[in-house]
Amino acid sequence: MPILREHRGVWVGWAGSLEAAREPFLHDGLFNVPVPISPDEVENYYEGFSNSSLWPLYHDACQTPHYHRHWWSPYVEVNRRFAEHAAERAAPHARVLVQDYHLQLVPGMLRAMRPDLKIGFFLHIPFPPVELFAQLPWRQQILEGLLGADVVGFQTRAGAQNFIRLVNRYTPHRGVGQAIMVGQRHVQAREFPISIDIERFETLANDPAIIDRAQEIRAELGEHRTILLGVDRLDYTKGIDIRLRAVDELLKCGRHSVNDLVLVQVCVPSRESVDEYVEVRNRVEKLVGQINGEHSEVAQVPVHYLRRNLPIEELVANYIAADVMLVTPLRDGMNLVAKEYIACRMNDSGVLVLSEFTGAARELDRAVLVNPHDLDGMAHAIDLAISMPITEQARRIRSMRQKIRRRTVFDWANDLLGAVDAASSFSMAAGGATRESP
Ligand code: GDG
Repeated sequence: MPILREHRGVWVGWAGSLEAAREPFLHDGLFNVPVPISPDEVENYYEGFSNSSLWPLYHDACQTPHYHRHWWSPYVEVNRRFAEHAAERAAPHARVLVQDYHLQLVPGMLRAMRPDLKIGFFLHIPFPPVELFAQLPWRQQILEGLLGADVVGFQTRAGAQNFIRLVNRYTPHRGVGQAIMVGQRHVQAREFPISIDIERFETLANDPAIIDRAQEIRAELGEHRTILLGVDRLDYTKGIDIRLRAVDELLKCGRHSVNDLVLVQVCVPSRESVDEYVEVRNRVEKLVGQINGEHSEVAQVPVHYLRRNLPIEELVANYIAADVMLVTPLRDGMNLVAKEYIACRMNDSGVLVLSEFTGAARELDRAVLVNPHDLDGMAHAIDLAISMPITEQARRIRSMRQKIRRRTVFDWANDLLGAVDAASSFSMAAGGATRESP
């Protein structure tokens, strides 16, 4: 948002509910254009195609993706509506950045409506390997939709490579290296790993009121106990259940007890009308109940489960209070929570236990990396994190903080927008479509 504000941009987005504003409005210095989505479309476009076909498929099919023909045309319809709103609002030769899996047809549609625009696309979630994406009955349409952009951005190089392989296999276009020729146009497909506004988190972590709150949390949980923390949307991709089972293992085998260890698990409610999300909530809540039933003492419980969205100050206080941060998704595009935890460790203590299958694992390679499918391995990694010497913690935190500082979210935006400018001027120089020469 600050980046868009700085460029005096317009945000085109779903208002989120039927009661929400229908007319464009100014909020916090940003011009917002709401796109309406009907209840039927919420069911078929959003909960259906976006979150029951694409979301699981793109996350390694860690839940079975469902494909229904009656979900596809609402996806096309809503994408067209977004493209129309953007086409109507964009200034001549403006840059348009289309974001995420809900809108993969927009780049192609927008290019057809407004060939003068420079179009970037960024996918926040993983882009799957050929063998998985090939399942999608509408695979060619999605690929062609994305190829309407000048730059197609991914979180990781692997995602970009998967995309280029798929383009070569399922479209008539040819990709070599990071470049794909689409008629006269050069489309660039490469990684732009997203990051955080590190200064914002450092400022929050230095705020005396938030530091006091962190001390209060420590005192409430028990000064002598090691505090483990998990912060996730309540999503089956986040590996919350296996993390709970790993903590259970550590308590069961006698390595630790409720007197020396506590897990605070924050779960932000998410997509609660999709069946798989109801199931993961039930699974997590059953496990929390079992673990607490088995290992609690009258005055102490091993797992504090907070199913709500915390105010940012409270979230940061928890980052400061926690000795070990557990980030164990089965697959994740990047995972910003991991970066935020590192940013908030102002005294250089703390250990991050991080799944190998997150985009963040590329940069945060001094975390204790785990395979989230390996229960014993995860229990062992958490144990290792708990007993890591303070000097080693500091070495690792400092190294990871430096990496985050070197590439913030502002660098991400500048790189992406810079690549869009470069790619579109290259295509025009090579005789690509413009409004004057369609
Ligand atoms: C998608 C991709 C990719 C969480 N709990 C609270 C809270 N949060 C904030 C965190 C963080 C954000 O939500 C979560 O971001 P993640 O990256 O961890 O995960 P997704 O929501 O799945 O995001 C992911 C990301 O897009 C960006 O490209 O990294 O791979 O799946 O910023 O701080 N914020 C507050 N209270 C909470 O309780 N205030």
